[in-house]
Amino acid sequence: MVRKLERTLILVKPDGVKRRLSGKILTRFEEKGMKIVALKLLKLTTEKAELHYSVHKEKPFFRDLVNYITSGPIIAAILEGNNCINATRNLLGATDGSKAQPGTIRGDYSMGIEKNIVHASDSPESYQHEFPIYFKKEEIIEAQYGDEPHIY
Ligand code: FUP
Repeated sequence: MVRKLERTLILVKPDGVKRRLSGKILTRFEEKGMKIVALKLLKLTTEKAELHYSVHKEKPFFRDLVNYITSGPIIAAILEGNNCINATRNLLGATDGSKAQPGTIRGDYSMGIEKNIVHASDSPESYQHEFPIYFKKEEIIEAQYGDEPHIY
């Protein structure tokens, strides 16, 4: 059986935490079968937000995006699972919540493009860029949970 065990970084953005949706959002990933291997609540500094979104630094929305993501506490997590990056992006839905399909996280909980509730790395390269902004290597827990037949 071919499997592609991957990790991805997800954020519950300030609107998600403020609306008390953090638990529900983490549940969506857990129920799908992804394993949480790192987790924290934090408030991003401007410097770290600019680094996270550096790919967008020439875009007109960059400053608003940095102001928004630093505006309140966020939840950061690293998820692990088979084909996890693609699977997570599919669960998120389209970037603009008003256009995202019902059943996706953004489709169910967001009506905006900026306040779109959740972030997830869009490629292995993005994950490599993003995860050190939030976690030290020793904060990632390698332990197995036990049987995980639903993942494979
Ligand atoms: P996504 O990968 O779905 O999070 O979307 P992008 O990487 O294209 O955009 C990163 C963030 O920029 C999004 F979460 C929302 C924000 N954004 C805007 O605020 N305005 C835009 O026109 C496009 C993106």
